[in-house]
Amino acid sequence: MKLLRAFAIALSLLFSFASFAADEVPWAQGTIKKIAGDKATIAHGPIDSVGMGPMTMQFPVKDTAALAKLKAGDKVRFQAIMSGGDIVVTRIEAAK
Ligand SMILES: [Cu+2]
Repeated sequence: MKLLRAFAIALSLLFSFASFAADEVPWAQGTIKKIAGDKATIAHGPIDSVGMGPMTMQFPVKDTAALAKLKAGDKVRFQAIMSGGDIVVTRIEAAK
């Protein structure tokens, strides 16, 4: 019985890792303060993907087409990753 439970735990762990790997980068929340070229200043909440707490800062944004649809004051959700020593926003969209 103990063995069965250990197996069940191992299996559920395996599935949670698998779903995390298959899942996207977690979304962070924020409000756009300013957009200049391909950079957005965002007052953001915690960003779990890079271990950052809430603050206002400027990000380079890779998805410039998505950024073009947004303006200062918009509430957004976004995905950020570490890339070459910078924290880069890879996806961004209006918060629902
Ligand atoms: Cu920050």
